[in-house]
Amino acid sequence: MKTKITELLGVKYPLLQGGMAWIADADLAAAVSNAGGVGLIAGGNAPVDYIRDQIRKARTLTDKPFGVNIMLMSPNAADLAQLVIDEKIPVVTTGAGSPGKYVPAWKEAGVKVIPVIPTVALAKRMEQAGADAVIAEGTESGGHIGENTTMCLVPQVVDAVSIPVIAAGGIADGRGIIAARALGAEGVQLGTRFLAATECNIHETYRKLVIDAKDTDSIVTGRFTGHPCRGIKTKFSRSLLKFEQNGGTPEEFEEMTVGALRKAVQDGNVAEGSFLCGAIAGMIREVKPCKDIIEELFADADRVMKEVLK
Ligand code: TUI
Repeated sequence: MKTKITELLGVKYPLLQGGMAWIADADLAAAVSNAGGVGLIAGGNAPVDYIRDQIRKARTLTDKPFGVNIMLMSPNAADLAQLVIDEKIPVVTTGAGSPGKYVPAWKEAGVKVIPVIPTVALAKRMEQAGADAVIAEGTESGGHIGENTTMCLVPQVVDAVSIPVIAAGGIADGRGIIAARALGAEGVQLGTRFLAATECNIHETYRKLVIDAKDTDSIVTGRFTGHPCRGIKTKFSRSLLKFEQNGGTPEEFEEMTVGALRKAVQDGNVAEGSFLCGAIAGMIREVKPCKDIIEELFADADRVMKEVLK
């Protein structure tokens, strides 16, 4: 499948791996890139030295291009923005804010800039700022989300900007890829599907929650903080929702969720962890290597396309 994204990034498949904080490390990013997609190391809230080590490790695992995702709410965002320049990273994706102030330096350094955007307005701002493409991320996604759905957001963004649009949120098989292409997207970003990749270093409890999830098993908490997050329904996430519905304060909520990503990813702590995942988790049943996931995705997409044109 050749698109403006395979051309822009020089890769076989128009597929980016989501920048999942605490999860997307060198092992996952290199495996996705080796399979012909674009792997991303997630900056999250991690210290700069850790991300530098991950970048250097990924270089020992792949000779293909991989990127870094910068979570703009991180106190380390500015230092990571410089790190990607120093390390000559070819592509950056951003989330949870506007990367406008970093774009000129990245462009100057030849870094391809692909912000995640939850609205048409932000997509237009990013195009004006010089972004090479945008990722239109629907509310079906895991983690920090906007309000609009992939189905509604992607075509509206496609109509509003001239740069290529990558669709994200609710895509986990060939049907999703073809649907995204039909909406005008030049590529897709998948996160949740890679939680069930052999190379994804999450606690077995996390992986089992994803594999066992059904269609109704994701939940959005934290709307009242201004940073809603989608994850797997557990006793803990349900209690967070009850807390906000029953008049708890955003400050107390933040306190209850401090360290919750780490507790999920590293400890598999169901009582206090936030197991972020997208609403498509119910479709994911098998753990397999990234190479198999990606090859099957695009073989399936070819099959679906032929079916649609019948
Ligand atoms: O960023 C994500 N997903 C994430 S970040 C994350 S860590 C975190 N945990 C708790 C609270 C906040 C972050 C876990 N998952 N996806 C990309 C994304 N970006 N979704 C929504 C946005 C976004 C929101 C507002 C992008 C830009 C934006 O701009 C506001 C403005 O105008 O500055």
